[in-house]
Amino acid sequence: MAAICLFFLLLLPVVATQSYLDNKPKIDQCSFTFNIPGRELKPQCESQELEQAIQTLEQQNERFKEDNENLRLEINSVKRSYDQLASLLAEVKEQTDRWKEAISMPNFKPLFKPEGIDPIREIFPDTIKGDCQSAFDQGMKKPGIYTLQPEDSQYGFVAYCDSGWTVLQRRFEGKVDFYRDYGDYLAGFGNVSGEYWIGLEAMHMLTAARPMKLRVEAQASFGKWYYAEYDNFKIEDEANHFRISVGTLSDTNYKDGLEPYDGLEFSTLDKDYDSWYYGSCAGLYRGGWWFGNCGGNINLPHGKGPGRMEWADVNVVKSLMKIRPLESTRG
Ligand SMILES: [Ca+2]
Repeated sequence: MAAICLFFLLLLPVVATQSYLDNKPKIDQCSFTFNIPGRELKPQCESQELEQAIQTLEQQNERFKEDNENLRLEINSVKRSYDQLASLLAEVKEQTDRWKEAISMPNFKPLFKPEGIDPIREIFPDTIKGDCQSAFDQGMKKPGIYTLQPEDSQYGFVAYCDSGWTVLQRRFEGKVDFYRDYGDYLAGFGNVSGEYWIGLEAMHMLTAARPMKLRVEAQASFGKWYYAEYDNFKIEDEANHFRISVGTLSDTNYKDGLEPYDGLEFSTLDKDYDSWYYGSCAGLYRGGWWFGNCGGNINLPHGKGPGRMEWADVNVVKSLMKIRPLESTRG
């Protein structure tokens, strides 16, 4: 409708100007009838009335030109606004798609799959001073994504919280590639509501803030679940290459899968701190880990068969590393 009105508004000065030109008086002949909107003139030759009529028409023509120019400017301005809105809309759509992907929950074992996810909390998480246990103690008991900032930590980071546990590593379908460089292992990568690595810096800050219990769970490719728990699990800082101190094995239904790595530094494809003289374990095994003289672990490529994810000496297809304060697990 607005477009139709604009069209007629634009057309008006053109029609009026054309009408004037068609009826333009021939002053030397001195015999004509002259129509301007609203009245009919039969002027005398060189009469004042004719001069005035022409002057009026010329003024009208100027005004039409002016109106026309203003309309043109307005149309341009409307067009610019439209373009801005269209680009804003595209941005919003892209953001929405990212959110949708971030909050889509994987088809997970009951052990992993939390009930009652709150999408709003996932999209606009409040920063918790401390870890997932802190959130839990403050009454935020719904499993989901939280922003944590442990004591002495300069930055916050996102983590998946489940009943006081802070998830450090989680894999179950192999969509997230764990063959990554140092920058990724340092800062964390993946999808916090799905498969992810929380980041070495976050691991250090979380375990430096208070004594932690680590629980590792892993499912063998043939279906059986294994677990192991460690008291006083700790990761040192970057200056010490995020050296791992696995602590004391307190419970397991199989073997101590971390024992071979206790006290080792973290290596990635581009940072070799392993003890293998001839090359890089992270490069050869395709995953970042606390490598010594190489060896299988839960950060290797996903899938069945040799050279894939391993816990103890078993080929596994799902894994979870999570921590919670030691004091919360007692009494
Ligand atoms: Ca090496």
